[in-house]
Amino acid sequence: VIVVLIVISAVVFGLTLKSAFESTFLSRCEKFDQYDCKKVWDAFQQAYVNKDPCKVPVEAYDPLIAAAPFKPQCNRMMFWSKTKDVVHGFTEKRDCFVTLEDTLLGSVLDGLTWCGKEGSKDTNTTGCPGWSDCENNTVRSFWIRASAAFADVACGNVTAMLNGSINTPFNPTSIFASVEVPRFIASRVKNLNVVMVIQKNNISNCTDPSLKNLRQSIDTGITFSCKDVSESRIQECGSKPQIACRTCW
Ligand code: C8R
Repeated sequence: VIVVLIVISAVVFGLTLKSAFESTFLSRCEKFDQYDCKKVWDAFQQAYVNKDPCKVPVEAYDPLIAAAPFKPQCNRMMFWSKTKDVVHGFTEKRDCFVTLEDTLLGSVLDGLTWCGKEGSKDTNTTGCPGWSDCENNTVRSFWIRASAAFADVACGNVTAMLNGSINTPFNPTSIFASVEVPRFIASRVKNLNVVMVIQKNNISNCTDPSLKNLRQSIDTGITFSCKDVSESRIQECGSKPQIACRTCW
């Protein structure tokens, strides 16, 4: 009886050891076929566990990227800056574009906060440094590394949704400007097509000076275009499957 009790309590203890964070990670991961989620989880954890959460460099996630590499989806890749809700509101309904959140790593970690601690093997979800509290923080380094890997496989026609309701739609400090655009290379990427999301109270559009910087910073050989598109048109296209993807805007 004692042995049975020990076994049962060991099993129960073992089960409770899997944190809510790990469960979320694994259940989101398991929606994707062809990946060994336990392996992906182990590769993820090694990036930050037992480390000062302000001392996790971008390269710490290299083994994770290697465990769940991005596949190029030419002509369908969608990038964005300060337009997350509009973009995902659209991509959730229509299968026109692929964002980082449609890939295993992006979807598994979207909206989550995590960090480790020196001398501990735990994953914490509270008390982690904020985005700009320190440069090499756990979460920020992940998004930079994942965005770089996603941009590295960009090919053909690439789309980016920028926000016409802010002062600087193409902001040099954004991940889009600092990490992704520099990785678009002319031998892979043909065009960069910006969709400027225009809301009723917009303060900028495709004529904004920051877009000139974008045009000038892209690799020579990549053609550039920008189109002002109302948010309502994007939503309309999202809700009407009879509108072909290429005629959305
Ligand atoms: N990308 C970056 N950040 C991402 C992200 C993603 O796919 N997904 C999430 N949830 N985040 P922003 P940006 C979180 O300032 O800096 C890729 C991160 O916590 O509006 O230009 C994607 O491919 C981060 O703090 O835009 C996209 O093209 C904010 O959202 C750019 O990088 C960053 O949102 C967007 O990065």
